[in-house]
Amino acid sequence: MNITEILTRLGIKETNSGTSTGNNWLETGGKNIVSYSPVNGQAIASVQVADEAAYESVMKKAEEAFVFWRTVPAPKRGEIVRQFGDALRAHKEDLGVLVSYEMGKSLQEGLGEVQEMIDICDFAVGLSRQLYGLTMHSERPNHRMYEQWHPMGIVGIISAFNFPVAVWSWNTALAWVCGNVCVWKPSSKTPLCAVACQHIIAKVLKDNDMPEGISSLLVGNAVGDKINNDKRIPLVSFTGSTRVGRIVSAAVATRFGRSILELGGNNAIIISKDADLEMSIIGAVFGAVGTAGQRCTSTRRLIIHEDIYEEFKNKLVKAYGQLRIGDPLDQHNHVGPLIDTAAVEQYTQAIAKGKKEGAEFVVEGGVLDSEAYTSGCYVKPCIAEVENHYEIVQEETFAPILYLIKYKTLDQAIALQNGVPQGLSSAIMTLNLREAEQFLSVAGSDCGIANVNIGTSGAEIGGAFGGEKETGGGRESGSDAWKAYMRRQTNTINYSNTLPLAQGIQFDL
Ligand code: UN1
Repeated sequence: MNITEILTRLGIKETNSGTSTGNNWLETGGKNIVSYSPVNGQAIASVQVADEAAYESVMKKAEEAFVFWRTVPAPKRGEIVRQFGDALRAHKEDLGVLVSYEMGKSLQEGLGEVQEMIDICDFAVGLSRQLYGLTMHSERPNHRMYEQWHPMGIVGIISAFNFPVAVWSWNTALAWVCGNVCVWKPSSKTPLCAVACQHIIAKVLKDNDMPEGISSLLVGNAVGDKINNDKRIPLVSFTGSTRVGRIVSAAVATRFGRSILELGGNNAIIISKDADLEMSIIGAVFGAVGTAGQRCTSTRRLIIHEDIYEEFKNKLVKAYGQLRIGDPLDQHNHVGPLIDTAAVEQYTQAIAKGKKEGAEFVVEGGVLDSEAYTSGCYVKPCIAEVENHYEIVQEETFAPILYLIKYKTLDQAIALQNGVPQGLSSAIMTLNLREAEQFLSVAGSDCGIANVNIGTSGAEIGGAFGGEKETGGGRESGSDAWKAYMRRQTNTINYSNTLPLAQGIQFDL
């Protein structure tokens, strides 16, 4: 595998502009940020951040593009998204490698992420012919009442490093078929993935003679604040921490903009005494160590029935003993690096804090520092026995630290599962129908995602993705999540020759 060739095929040069309105890449006065691979600590390439003038140029083009794009019939917009999906198919291997190399997740997961992009494109193409509104019966004679959905305008997408390409595509593919134009601020930790995606979509748009401004890119940390406070952007979709989400949400709400928030998770799997333990081990281990514990859907807690607690713990410890940590591009390895050394620091601090609060580690953590781990970003996935109320257990640490908690009754397990501020994903492993149904009932999981005999991570794009409480309440990708990208208009048409008022009000002149 030759990284240089892959970068070239993806249009990435040694120095790249981080501002684009489509095919047009702007030179700005912004400084350069260097993207380092957490795999080996090597500099991959640099990206120039957008400055104030670049931001304004992008917004101007986006405003103009919206006036055009909103009049293009939705199925025609879908056709562009179909071609984008095909272009992604052609670039799947290269982009998958770049995701793995720049972000650090395993190649399998990098390829999976690109597959999620392809899947959402397919979904959006179908959706482009299904942006349905309802028809209602008017209480007045010879009146017709219905609702229709119109695009919002410019959609701002602020995405996180852990899914550097898929989360953008969930938003854009839907937003585009709905008739919006998009401005993307990717994480400054993974700007090259964004530059590569922008090259792919820019070519599709150019081949279709589309104007600039339908898909724009703005790299740079200062861009986020600008988007949040910009009245020209009626919808901001933000993925990131609960801490930053609170700031985004307040800023956007103050100007009566809308936001889609996909914030922190603190996801648990309940392992019942009626669980298939072999299946549960795979679900738990993949959920906890996949993407090195850096998914918002990562499994952070296992709530295990007391009768099987010791047996399951032993199996888990054994499974962790078999984990291979190392270069994520080497398919023999299960666990790659954390995103950067700041993340390693947070991991180390979380372990120390946990120990202080009484966490008993049954698999010890630690930073790997031998020669194979030159980037300093590799850590050992670890397991600790804890109480659910510990402060560290209540927080989301973006690292492979798994907490074990014991339970006696299902009611107690559900209370523990729900007993955190976040509400993204949840699961129960059980072959007992009554338990499964109780977990999914109104008195069960309080999360946006609740699974039976599946781990907490790895959701398909067909369902709405997002969560409750401090996860922010937003929904993205499948089901009817598209409605968040459109404004609803209720229309009543009177085709009679009188003007009857609703509610039977008489008003005669
Ligand atoms: C995220 O971590 O921000 O369900 C998204 C999953 C993936 C998406 C995760 N499909 O784990």
